[in-house]
Amino acid sequence: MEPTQTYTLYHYYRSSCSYRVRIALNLKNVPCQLHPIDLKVGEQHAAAYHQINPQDIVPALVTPNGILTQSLAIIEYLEECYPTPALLPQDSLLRAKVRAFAQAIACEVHPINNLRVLDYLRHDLHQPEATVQDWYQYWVKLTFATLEQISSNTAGIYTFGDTLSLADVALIPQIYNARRYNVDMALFPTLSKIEKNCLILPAFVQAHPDRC
Ligand SMILES: N[C@@H](CCC(=O)N[C@@H](CS)C(=O)NCC(=O)O)C(=O)O
Repeated sequence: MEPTQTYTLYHYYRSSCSYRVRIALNLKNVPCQLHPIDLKVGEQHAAAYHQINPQDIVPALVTPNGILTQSLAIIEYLEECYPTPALLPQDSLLRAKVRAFAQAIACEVHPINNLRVLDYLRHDLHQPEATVQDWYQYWVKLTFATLEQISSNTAGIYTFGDTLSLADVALIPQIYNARRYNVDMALFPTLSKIEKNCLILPAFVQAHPDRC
């Protein structure tokens, strides 16, 4: 285990990828300074931030040993350095299922609903806001329907039983985003129940966009 050091997380309060990392840092009780990058004014493209993350996206975690990018990679790094509480189960099969759940969000829903994708629809393809909203809702609902089906078989208090995992860390920020885009979460009762259970936990409360 690495000694506990002060980290700096370059983030945006409403960015679901940043929100995932904030939750993981809080759950693992890792002290971290937050440095805002305002995506709405394009600060992710500023030269100073480009040096930190040449991909021009948040989050980026500055560690004493170097800079890390990609939220799932950052969280797995934290998991290795600060194993308790574990976000990945000991059991290999269950661990793969937890990762698959998180990746359905991080690798499938999120990339096609990211700000730059929506802005491309808006500004380059000249699509009206209603079409952008349709796009967002269509892809979220498609994956949430699958995640609802999976979690209706696996959930206890959280997505996989009664132990928090990477699945919850990925899910809650995506639900936050879905609500912003008026996705009807009543369609997904199990996901909504998990959300309710997570949102009372201090690690999730402190990581919430309203608090950042
Ligand atoms: N796969 C990356 C995605 C990061 C990402 O796309 N972040 C969004 C915010 S959630 C962003 O910075 N978007 C800026 C933009 O689209 O210009 C991760 O998981 O960290």
